[in-house]
Amino acid sequence: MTIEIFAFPPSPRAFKVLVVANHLDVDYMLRVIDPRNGDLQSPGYAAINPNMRMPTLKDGDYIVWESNAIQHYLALAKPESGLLPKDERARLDVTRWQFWDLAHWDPATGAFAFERLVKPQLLGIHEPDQAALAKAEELFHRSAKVLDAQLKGKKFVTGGNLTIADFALGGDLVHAEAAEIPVEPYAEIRRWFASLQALPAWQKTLAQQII
Ligand SMILES: N[C@@H](CCC(=O)N[C@@H](CS)C(=O)NCC(=O)O)C(=O)O
Repeated sequence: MTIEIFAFPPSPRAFKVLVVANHLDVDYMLRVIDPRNGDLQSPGYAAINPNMRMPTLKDGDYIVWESNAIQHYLALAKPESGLLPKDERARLDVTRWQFWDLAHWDPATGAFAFERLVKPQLLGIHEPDQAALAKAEELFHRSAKVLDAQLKGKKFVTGGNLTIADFALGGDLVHAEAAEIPVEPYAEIRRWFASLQALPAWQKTLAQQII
């Protein structure tokens, strides 16, 4: 049975999932869910994801939503990849950074993408909310200091090996330049992010964003 991934590829949350699937060379079918056409609210989509948000993965009768959970599911399917370590504490560390992502990093980075990309490009609103950007700036720098310090002396977020934590956190930066996410002061984050961008799967996933 081919896995189906329902996603709007330009979204960072979609990117997080697609980049893992591409890195693992998973056989999947991309089902484009275009918010501009009301696809998220269609009864068929709401039946598989009651949040009416994307991405969603469907593997036969099994459905999973939440991008970081989908990453987890994909990594479990290919344990030999090491994207999810076998050792329990190492695995918990990966999960911890995925939780941290959802609690702190994703909301901060997502606010820049929402104000500077989603609003003008999808909603036709050309004036960003300056208060929202100021709040995003504060949240971002608080978290970026933590991530930058974590990356010192490490190739990847949890150590020497690439894991889904890197794809979770790195995926949020996919539009860093266009959304003017202020990564400039963080040399470790920039070094680590460049190494993700150099992955063939990263480039393949970027190419999927053109729809
Ligand atoms: N925590 C969820 C967030 C999902 C989410 O908010 N997706 C956005 C696209 S980036 C969406 O579908 N937004 C539609 C809406 O808010 O109505 C995840 O990581 O999957």
